Amino acid sequence: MMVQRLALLLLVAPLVVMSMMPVLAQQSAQVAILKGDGASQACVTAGNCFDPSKLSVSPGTSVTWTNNDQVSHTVTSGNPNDNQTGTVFDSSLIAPGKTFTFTFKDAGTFHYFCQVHPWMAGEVVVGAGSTSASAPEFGQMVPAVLVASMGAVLYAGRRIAGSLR
Ligand SMILES: [Cu+2]
Repeated sequence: MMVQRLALLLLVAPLVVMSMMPVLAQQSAQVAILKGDGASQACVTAGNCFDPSKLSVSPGTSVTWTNNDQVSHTVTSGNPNDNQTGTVFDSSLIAPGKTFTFTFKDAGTFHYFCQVHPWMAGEVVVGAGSTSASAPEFGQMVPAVLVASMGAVLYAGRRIAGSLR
């Protein structure tokens, strides 16, 4: 019976690790909307209407915007005067103290702005090898885990076959 328990453990352990992969691989980054951003265009000169105004992340990163201002804002993809407004993401109004999160799956440069205060503009650059987000990359481990679990299945099968002899 020891052999069967060992076989079960060898079968289950890699599957448990694999099921956790998406959680482990999840990366996140933060952007702040600062107090006063909506009151004047001073943040344009300061370059921090969205802070940071330019964020570089890896594909799959969830970016969360937090509204620290006293008025509502939006985080809307595109530029104020193009016809791409909100085609990738649009938070609608984010009330003071609230957040909006969008996960960037595809590589590319994503401009965005606030529809209420169009001077507020920001940019998220999604590309392989970006380092702004600090979580480790587990994606490369997936093939190794697949091989390991296949090996475990083969090993367990042999042990079970052996114990039946
Ligand atoms: Cu705004």
